[in-house]
Amino acid sequence: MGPAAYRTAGLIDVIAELGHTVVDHGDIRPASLLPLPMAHPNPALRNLPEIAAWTRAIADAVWRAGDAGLTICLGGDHSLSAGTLAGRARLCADSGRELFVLWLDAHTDFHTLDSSVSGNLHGVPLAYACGLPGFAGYFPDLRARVDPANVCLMGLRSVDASERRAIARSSAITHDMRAIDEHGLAPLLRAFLERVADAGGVLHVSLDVDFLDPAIAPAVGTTVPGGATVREAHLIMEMLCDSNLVGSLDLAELNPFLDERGRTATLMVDLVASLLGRRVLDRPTREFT
Ligand code: HAR
Ligand code: MN
Ligand code: MN
Ligand code: MN
Repeated sequence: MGPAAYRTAGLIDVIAELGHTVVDHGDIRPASLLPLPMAHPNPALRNLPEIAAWTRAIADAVWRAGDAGLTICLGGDHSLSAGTLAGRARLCADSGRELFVLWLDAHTDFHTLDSSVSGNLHGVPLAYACGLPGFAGYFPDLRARVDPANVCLMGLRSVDASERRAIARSSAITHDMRAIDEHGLAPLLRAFLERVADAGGVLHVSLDVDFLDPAIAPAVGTTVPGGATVREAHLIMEMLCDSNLVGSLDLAELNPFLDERGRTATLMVDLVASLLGRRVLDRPTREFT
């Protein structure tokens, strides 16, 4: 129901009012939802054949959408990003542009199929897209992977022990909430955006609702206290807009059944508006450096 909730909250009109042309490709569905005959040694895994089928369908749709405009993928839980990242990585392999990923989330979503304890596959998409072992034969083969050195995670405050080891071994940049408290978001994000710009890269932004503090964004299944404020989230989006580096965006983990009068959906739509150029006051376009 996530995509429907964003449409109801006015996402398309808001983007159009900012002067952009919007093409709604509708809801993506796999051709077949029939469970595939594959058992995994980890008995906790839930809905594995279904998520694998969705991952393939989403990756294909994102790849077909191309990279001429900005692609926005509406979830659905964060397992959607297994597909969006696979599709974007394939596009970048085709075009020769370097892909970077900004992962805005309370969680790292860096479990493998073997390490997941909860069995919830919204906990694995980043590990899959970065080519960690153990997905072959269960998830679609990656045509191109995301280089973990090009990934920056921000907002972390709930990381399982095995994920903590895996993310530390990877070369991903990790900023937990303490780092944000100590330094502020702006310098951390600016440093990453400078790297993307210097590489001539293109940025994929994956925004999990639980990046935000539950007090302002309660409509998500996995709330964790101590998240980003409204202003911190808008600052990120405004800096991303100024950078002109964003090629694609995921909106993940909205649960409309937990949403009170569309409050969380509306906040997410407002954040998209900031990313796409809405401003409180006109200001001279400033280099983000
Ligand atoms: N790490 C936990 C698990 O694997 C929680 C994962 C929660 N993920 C999301 N998206 N809600 O970030 O179950
Ligand atoms: Mn979820
Ligand atoms: Mn997530
Ligand atoms: Mn999360």
